[in-house]
Amino acid sequence: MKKSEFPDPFEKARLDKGYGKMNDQDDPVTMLLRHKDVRKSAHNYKTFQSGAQPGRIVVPSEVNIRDTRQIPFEVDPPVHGEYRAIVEPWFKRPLQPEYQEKLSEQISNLVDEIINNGTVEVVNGFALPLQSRALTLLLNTPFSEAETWISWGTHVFRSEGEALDGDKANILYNYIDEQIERAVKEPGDDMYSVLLSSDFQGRKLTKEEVKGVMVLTFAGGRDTVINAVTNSISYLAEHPESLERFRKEPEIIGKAVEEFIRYFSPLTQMGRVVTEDTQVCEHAIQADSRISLCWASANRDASVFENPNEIVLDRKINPHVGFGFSHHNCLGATHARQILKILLSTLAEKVANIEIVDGKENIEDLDEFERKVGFDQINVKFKKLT
Ligand code: EMZ
Repeated sequence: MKKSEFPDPFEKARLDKGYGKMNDQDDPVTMLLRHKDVRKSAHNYKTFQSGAQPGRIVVPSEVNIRDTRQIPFEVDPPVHGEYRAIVEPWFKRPLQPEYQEKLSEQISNLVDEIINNGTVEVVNGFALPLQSRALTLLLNTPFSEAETWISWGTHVFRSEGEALDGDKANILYNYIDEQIERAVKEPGDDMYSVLLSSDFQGRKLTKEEVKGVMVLTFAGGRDTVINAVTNSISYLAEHPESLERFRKEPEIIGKAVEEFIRYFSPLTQMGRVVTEDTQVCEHAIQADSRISLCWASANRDASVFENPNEIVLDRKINPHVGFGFSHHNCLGATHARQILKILLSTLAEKVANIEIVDGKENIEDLDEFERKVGFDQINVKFKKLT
């Protein structure tokens, strides 16, 4: 199998019954696998809530390593909408030309470094620094902060063996607490300061609320962006004609980004807590149990996507749910899309081809299913376009 092939482990269960089951730390999850059910349930926040105990809607559950509620992610309407309205304009800044110029400069410099260095391990040596440096733009903090974040590794809640790690999580929480205190003392134009001065229901956001937004910003866009970048590079390596195509038809780059997000689905699923006894796919679900919206499965649903297991760079109709769906759709999507668009165009401009030396896949164990979500490591060589 090619390195950039990501099989769909859900197909049979999706067709046969529409759901799958996994146990997660003795808090089982019924995974919804069909595009239609995923979208319908994402809308239904009354029965399928996000505002449960902090950490519980994440799979694997983070209840043991986190007390802070992530905002607006773990809040339901109507309050969700009030928080979202505060943060939305800030997260749309990546649409500004100046923001894109800075991002483009960062990515261009990184690609130049890599071309000159020969072989690079993409996950830690490319995707992680790219993600961390880009985050300095989203937070509007000094570029040098990226070095601290890079030192945390690819996941802020997991240590290398994949297990959720409370000590590691504390590094992030303490860092954010310190940054909030700094911004209280010396307000500036960074994200912490902007949030601290935001009005919410006739008062300012509290430090705990600001922390909730910041934890989400650090955690939600980290391994997801790293997977999207790394997996896209594996595809370009095995399909050198795609770089050529981006050079000739740069107008398809936006579509290609959507297609990579659909195919790779960097976030496999997101949970909800069931508020009343109900049914999904004719299967009874009890109040206070968990379901998940399995984006990765919905994105391969053949009743919606023609040739779902193929990457079609200029796929015309692509209602993927790789950034989630409905009111909780990904807050960082504008930033993520810009990163990927600029990455693809920079690679097309500078790189002739990419050669994979070796790699180790990152397989998620979902009990009934095993899903390839990315790579633990992958060594590649970038050959300069002359
Ligand atoms: C949560 C989640 C958000 C969670 C959109 O996803 O991302 C996960 O990687 C984090 O561990 O805490 O932020």
